Amino acid sequence: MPYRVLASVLTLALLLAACAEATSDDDYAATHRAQDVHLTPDGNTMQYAQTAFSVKAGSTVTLTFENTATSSAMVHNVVLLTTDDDADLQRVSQAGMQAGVDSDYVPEDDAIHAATPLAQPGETVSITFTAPQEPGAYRYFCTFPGHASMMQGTMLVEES
Ligand SMILES: [Cu+2]
Repeated sequence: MPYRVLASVLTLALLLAACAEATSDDDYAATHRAQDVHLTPDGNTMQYAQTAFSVKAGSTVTLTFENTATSSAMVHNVVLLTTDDDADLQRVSQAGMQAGVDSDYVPEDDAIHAATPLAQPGETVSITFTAPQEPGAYRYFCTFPGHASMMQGTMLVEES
């Protein structure tokens, strides 16, 4: 008889442990939940309609860029930097032009956190990346030649 009681206590303990674990998994999922960001250009201008968006630090972000432009000249991408630094933006912009259209005007550079391919007018492109761990402001911009100085925005990373 004592064995049976002990077994019941052990079973209960295991069940409680399992519940506790499930709860902490839920907390983890809530903190690291996927976030969707949707960007478009502002008509046929060299600007994003959304010049800022917020994500949680370390979260999984799916960024969709829908090129709603109708002018054939309005080809765009979205390049996210690891900084909010003008010097990094200038360097990546210049290197992007060198990299050329075959590289979607995206160069190899340590200051690039993530980048979409080029989106032709009417085309939608999407990327998934992990948001920076460090809260703060991060620049995104378009590396299509001539667009960088105008076509920019800020990704705000918030404490998760
Ligand atoms: Cu552009």
